Amino acid sequence: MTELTAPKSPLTANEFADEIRQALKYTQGVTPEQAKTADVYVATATVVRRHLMDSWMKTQQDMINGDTKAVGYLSAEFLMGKQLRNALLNAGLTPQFEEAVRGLGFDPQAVVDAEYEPGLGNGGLGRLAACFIDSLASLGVPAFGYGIQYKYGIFRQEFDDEGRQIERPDYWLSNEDPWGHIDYERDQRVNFGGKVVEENGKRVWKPSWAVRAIPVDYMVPGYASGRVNTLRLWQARSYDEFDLLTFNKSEYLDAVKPQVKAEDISKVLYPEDSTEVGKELRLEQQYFFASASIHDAIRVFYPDTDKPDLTTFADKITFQLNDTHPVIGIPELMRIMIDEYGYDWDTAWEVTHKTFNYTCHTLLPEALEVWPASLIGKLLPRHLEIIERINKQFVSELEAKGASEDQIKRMLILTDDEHPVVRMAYLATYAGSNVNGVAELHSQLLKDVTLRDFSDVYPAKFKNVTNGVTPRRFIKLANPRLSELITEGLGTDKWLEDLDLLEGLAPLAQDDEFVKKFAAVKHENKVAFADFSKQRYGAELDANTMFDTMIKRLHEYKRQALKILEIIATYSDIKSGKVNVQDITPRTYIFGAKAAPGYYLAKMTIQLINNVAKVIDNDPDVNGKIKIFFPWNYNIEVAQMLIPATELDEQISQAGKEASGTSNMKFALNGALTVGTLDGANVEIRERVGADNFFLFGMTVDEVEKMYEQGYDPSKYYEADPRLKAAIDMVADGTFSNGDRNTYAPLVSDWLTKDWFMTLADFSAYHDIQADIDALYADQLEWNRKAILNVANSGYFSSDRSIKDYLDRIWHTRSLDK
Ligand code: OX2
Repeated sequence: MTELTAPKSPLTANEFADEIRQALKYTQGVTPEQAKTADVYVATATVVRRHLMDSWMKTQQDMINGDTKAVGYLSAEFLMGKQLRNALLNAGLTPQFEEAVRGLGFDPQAVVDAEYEPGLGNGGLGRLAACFIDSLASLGVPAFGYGIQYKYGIFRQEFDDEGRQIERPDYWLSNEDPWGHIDYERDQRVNFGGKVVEENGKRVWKPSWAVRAIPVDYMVPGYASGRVNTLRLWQARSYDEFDLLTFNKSEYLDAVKPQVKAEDISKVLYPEDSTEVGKELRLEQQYFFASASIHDAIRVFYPDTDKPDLTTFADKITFQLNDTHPVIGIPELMRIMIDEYGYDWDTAWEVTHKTFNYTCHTLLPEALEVWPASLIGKLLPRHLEIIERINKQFVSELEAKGASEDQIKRMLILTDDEHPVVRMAYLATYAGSNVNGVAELHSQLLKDVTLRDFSDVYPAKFKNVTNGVTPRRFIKLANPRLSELITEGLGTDKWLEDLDLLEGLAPLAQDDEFVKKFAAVKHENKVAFADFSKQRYGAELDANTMFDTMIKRLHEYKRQALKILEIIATYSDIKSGKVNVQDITPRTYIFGAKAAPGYYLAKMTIQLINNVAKVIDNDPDVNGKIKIFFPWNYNIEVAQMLIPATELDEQISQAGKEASGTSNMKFALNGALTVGTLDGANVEIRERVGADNFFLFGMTVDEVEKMYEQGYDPSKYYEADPRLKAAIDMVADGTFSNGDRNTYAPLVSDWLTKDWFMTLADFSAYHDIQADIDALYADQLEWNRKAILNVANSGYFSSDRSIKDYLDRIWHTRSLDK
């Protein structure tokens, strides 16, 4: 390939166009006349990447040569979204891009749309990691995101004629990926299996197979910081060439088996969100990226030596464990220091302890990963030994602290029963320096409930860092109209770097002219979303109805069931004539949700929502007053269109179950009002935007707990609330299944007999608050005043603030430039 000269900066539109032409010629091999839109996208990405190159290299040099500790964010998921617009924004090249591409005869938006969205995450946890690396770069903090470059991301969701979810493979890498740079020279060997033997008084691991980890580097440009960090995603490749002997016997499939097995490791993202599957391949994935990343950090920070002084490792980098997925990295660093570099146990422990911190993202017991010791022993026998020793040391420490036998048993990292397991959250909590929850309430519940014994013994380890979202992607890119209005209202665009400045909008909530402009922006966003929905999904949405949205993974605790039952109850009121259809506030109920492929009730809920949508659409009695729209394959692209268009945001999980939520923050920042429970970050959002500007309903954590204790009987609520009864009866009697009473029988039976997340108990409160919502909506000026106050008071939920909290409370490091 012909090397192009280093780009000058800042770039004019003409120069940008020239460079695109060159990239078209020298990388794509086409003239602008021959080029397809996708070619122009690839060429543009190539140009943008080259423009970031100097800053990227300088950031790395400054990081290695200076004394600013870096952050290694270890995460099995990075849900990045499309890259082009974000890179252009952060590099300050958007206007030049628009002009250049138009000059070449292409539509800039079509070029942006040509990018295929990588889906390397499930939901909030993966998107949080993406927001965090954006903020780290924007704040100038040297950082690596470390993860896996899955060949197949989260499945592509379709709906069949019966409204059921179908999962299709997401082979995103079958498209060109101009952002990822494969670096074959900086690969790492990751070993598995075999046994541990004694040699000269030392334990020596003799692995039986190995995988080659090859880094694929993505640039992470900061917004207006001049800094570019690295997202390093590992790809698994085989070391073994064809086994020629086997091949000659023409047993082809046997010959390629080792390759296939090795490459399986980075093949597919596990599609479970907030629930774990104890699969061998998953543990292989976890060890694969944890091991490669730690070795990589040693390579980066101790260049040109095979005798690094690892006693300084914790001054070079701090590893944040994004949930338990990378926790196997703890025994791995111990092993590397002891076995590969000859340190003693205590030194290795001290460094490991200082290097790692752990973020817990859940309260659901089933989401706290636990691995059978037998499986760890089979895949990673040396690590099992190290974990055993950590556990011993831990028990001695607890005994010295006077912990009771019972308490020690409850806290064991490695359990002592017939089938011992390793509790990864406990390992991380004990071994790491800090453990944090992701919202105030969540962090409190971690201390009081989930990790209570640990917080009793190690209270100082427990911290809170409330989540945040990047305002660059989720306001500026997603909502250009609102961004312009904010800048107009504040007289500056500095809010993109300091989101607290949004407070300056609060007085404007009393300025009717501004409120009208704000309302106009929301309306235009609704029209734009309706157009998008028409084009992409063939849906007919009425932008003059309230856009009422619930987007999140489909999970019982999130309670999509509550929403659909309320909609059905309204439908039932129309059918029975209890309400006059003319009196109904027209609403478009929008859902976005994927269900884990093996999650039976979640998938059935999707089917129900789709079929309620159909019945309502086809019923003339409804007269178009209510409508359900469920776009399939909800992803970041759809989120960026939908959130700015939403007026009412549904955050209706059972109190004490949603660790934080992050769409709640995106909605508030984009001027939606929330209807929600006191759960996760809802609590803090409500505190900040004001109780008057938030629709609160439902049981509190304490009330939920009490009800569990008393014994919860959902059928009582069914009998007591005629609207609820009517809604459930409609599901049971086949109204949404062509008269078939069996279709939803499992769902109905679960509601009436189990209802673990108390959907039925919260139904009446949820129903009652709808009248308040409708009443306020009838007064558009008031509604929009409150929406503005949501925007003005949500600056706290910038991921820049979250990262600053991590810097102060946990990482104790700083920007390269301050
Ligand atoms: C999610 C949590 O469910 C959600 O509440 C939170 O906002 C998000 O993480 C980011 O912190 N898997 N996904 C999550 O937790 C786990 C485990």
